[in-house]
Amino acid sequence: MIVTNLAELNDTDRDVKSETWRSRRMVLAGEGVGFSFHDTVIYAGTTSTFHYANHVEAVYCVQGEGTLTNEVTGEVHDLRDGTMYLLDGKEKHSVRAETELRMACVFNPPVTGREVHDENGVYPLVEMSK
Ligand code: 9YT
Repeated sequence: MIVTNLAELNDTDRDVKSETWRSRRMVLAGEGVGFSFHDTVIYAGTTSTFHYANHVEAVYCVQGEGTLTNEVTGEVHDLRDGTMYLLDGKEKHSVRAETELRMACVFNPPVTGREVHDENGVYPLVEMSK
């Protein structure tokens, strides 16, 4: 059994930061359980575009308000506490954070480590607007 607390991951190799988000990876590929599990914070007033070409991801929003745009179809969905989205088609998508968003994210196959921009199908196009 592995037990950890978010605070223990701060500023470690499992704490990955970009311009618009910070992701603390609680479970990684190295644990060998078939998925990774991340606590992601997306900063207020930002828009991030992601395209996970090699992964399936489920995202459960537990805090904040924003919107999710499916860049394939143009559909826009509200994000708030209790909203879940599943990227079961490797869809390119954008997340707009009106307030700070807190997301619990599960990846299959698991993320291996410090992917931020261009490894393993993670391609954020970063844009800041206040
Ligand atoms: C919201 C979202 O897509 N989070 C993904 C996790 C984060 N980008 C990471 O850990 O790489």
